Amino acid sequence: MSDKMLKQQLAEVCEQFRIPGTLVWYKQKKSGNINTTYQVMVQDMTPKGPVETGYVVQKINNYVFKNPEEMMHNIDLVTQHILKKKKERGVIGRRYRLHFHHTEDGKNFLFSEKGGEFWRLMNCIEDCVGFDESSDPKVLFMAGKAFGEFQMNLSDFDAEQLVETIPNFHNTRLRLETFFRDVELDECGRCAEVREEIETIRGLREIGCKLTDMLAAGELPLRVTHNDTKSNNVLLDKTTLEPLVVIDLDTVMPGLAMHDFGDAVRFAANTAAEDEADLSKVSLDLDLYRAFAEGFIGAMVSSLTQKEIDTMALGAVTITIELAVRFLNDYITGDKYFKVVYPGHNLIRARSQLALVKDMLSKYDDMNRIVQEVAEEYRTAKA
Ligand code: GN1
Ligand code: MG
Repeated sequence: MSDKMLKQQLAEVCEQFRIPGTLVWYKQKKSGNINTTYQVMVQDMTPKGPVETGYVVQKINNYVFKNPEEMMHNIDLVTQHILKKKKERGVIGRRYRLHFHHTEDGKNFLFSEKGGEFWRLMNCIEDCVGFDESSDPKVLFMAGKAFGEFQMNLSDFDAEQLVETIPNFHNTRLRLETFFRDVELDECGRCAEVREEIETIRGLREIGCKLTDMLAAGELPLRVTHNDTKSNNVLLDKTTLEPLVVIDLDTVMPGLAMHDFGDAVRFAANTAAEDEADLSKVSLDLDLYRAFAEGFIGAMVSSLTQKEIDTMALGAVTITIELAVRFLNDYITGDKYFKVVYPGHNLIRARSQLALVKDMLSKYDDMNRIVQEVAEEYRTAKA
């Protein structure tokens, strides 16, 4: 689509969401492997003169999210609940609030029959920053605090109200079964070149399934979790780095605290990008890992069970295995799920995740020790 056509389309979306004024510019955001996100600026003529307001417009990927309408209903319930909890704690103001705008007929999404597209539009948070990467422990601490508080805010939310937007999202046993079935099918003929990776995954199968099995055996509490805790999904104050809001609520569903912890450290405590091709750069930074643990466990310590603490590090290993499996599965089935920037991108991602798992396993004792130390520190502070 040409720039002009896209601008026109975004202007129409803004109009449908009853945003007053004219769209002056738009910019596509690079982050996000599923939905397509635009930052837009709208200028409105007011009695005091022209006023410019920014918004975030997103096109939902409805190959991945089969029922965006139900997903938006989840988000409505969750954002309202969090807002109420924040108000009770005196955390008030537009910058702490994720707000989706509504169309004329009161919906927080727009479905365009013409292109079969789903859109949503939300407010911009002023003076905030989201990190794709950072080597500053304070950023990791604040991100941990934000995701920990997020779960705490939802601890009294009735999970029965939520629709599972992607069923079995972190069911690694099922993910692995699907993967080995697709390896057998080899529909794109790509398996021969990734035999080594397939065998590595076979070797990781048991450890990857542990948490799923413990959950099935009723050994772990099911909470309402975020399920996609990349550091760029929390917005922090530009100056103080205090958490403002947690975003990307598409996969808020019943889940495990350890998966949220694990996914966050997989992404943010990695010394390299998720899709780094030079595997010698990939490793888990234990200082950043500790910083995230301090924020996350610090916020949740009163509610975490000992079993959850004991399996926190396992959560990191599990989610990293899961992502390796998901990326490689997408590669061998023709790159239908994750956006790819170049051919073989999913394979590079998978290799990078496998390198991270290897590094994590070599540091596993330290990872466990750090979590226990942090839990102890915060328990003592609370007592
Ligand atoms: C996807 O699009 P994004 O970056 O928010 C994916 C996550 C993965 C992540 C890996 C719905 O999230 O599960 O961890 O890519 N989201 C979905 O970068 O599958
Ligand atoms: Mg996401």
